[in-house]
Amino acid sequence: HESIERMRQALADDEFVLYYQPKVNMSTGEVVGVEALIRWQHPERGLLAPASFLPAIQQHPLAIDLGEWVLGEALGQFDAWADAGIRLPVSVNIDAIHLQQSDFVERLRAEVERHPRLRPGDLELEVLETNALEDIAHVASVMKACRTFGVEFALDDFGTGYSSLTYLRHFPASVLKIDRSFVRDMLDDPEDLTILEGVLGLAVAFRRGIIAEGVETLLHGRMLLAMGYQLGQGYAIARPMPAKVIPGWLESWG
Ligand code: G
Ligand code: G
Ligand code: MN
Ligand code: NA
Repeated sequence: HESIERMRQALADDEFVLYYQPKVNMSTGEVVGVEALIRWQHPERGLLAPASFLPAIQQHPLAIDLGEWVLGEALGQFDAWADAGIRLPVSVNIDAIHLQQSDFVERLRAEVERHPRLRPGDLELEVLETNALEDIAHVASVMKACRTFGVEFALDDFGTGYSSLTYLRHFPASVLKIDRSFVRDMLDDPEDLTILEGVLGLAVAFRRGIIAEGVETLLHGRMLLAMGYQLGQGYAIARPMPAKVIPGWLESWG
């Protein structure tokens, strides 16, 4: 277990890294983007997954600093790929409560302006629900403001939070990202299949895009396609990988 002080030091010492996991159109094979996923390259403990260190800072201001690092790093990587002729929209995870910061819109706008290659839709924020929001209407207005300068939103882990349907109803998110727990068990559990169908129906009715995460096997992918899902992300397609491996993966993907 790591202290907040140790994590602050890790940020200063550049010990965090981003891995990237492709999102593809399973019907056409088109790569539609990558999700940035944080890891801690710990000098003694090795590569640590976010579940082993993010919860410790969730309620702490350091989470804001780390979130800003993630955004800057992901956009720097977007630029580097663009320089190499690879246009790859990036998605960054963000805790919904961070959208409540008073200066969120202006800080995000400033960061976007530092990356003039970004076009509308090239940056997506995957909103995670870890705590209840105090003011849904305010957060909705924050998202709306961010969309005016081209930043899009996805509702992450859709279906598992306390307020998925409230979020769908009020937030101008262009994509629902159905939680991987429903996908994982879809082959054995008809009720999870029913949820996948229902959420797809919601996405259509509310004119939102939808992506399935946790596509672990070819069979999961085939079944999702048969149901009408097109976009997918998961181990059957690609594992999260370091940025430098992405160009080679794109080559081999075809
Ligand atoms: O990469 P992995 O599957 O271990 O990620 C586990 C969880 O950590 C996921 O739910 C993911 O959304 C979250 N996560 C990964 N990277 C980030 C990040 O940069 N910021 C936040 N807030 N959550 C992240
Ligand atoms: O909640 P979020 O969408 O941010 O979670 C992304 C996390 O899911 C990443 O940490 C990634 O490692 C993990 N992940 C991605 N694909 C798969 C998969 O096919 N199976 C499982 N179990 N986890 C996956
Ligand atoms: Mn995510
Ligand atoms: Na998710």
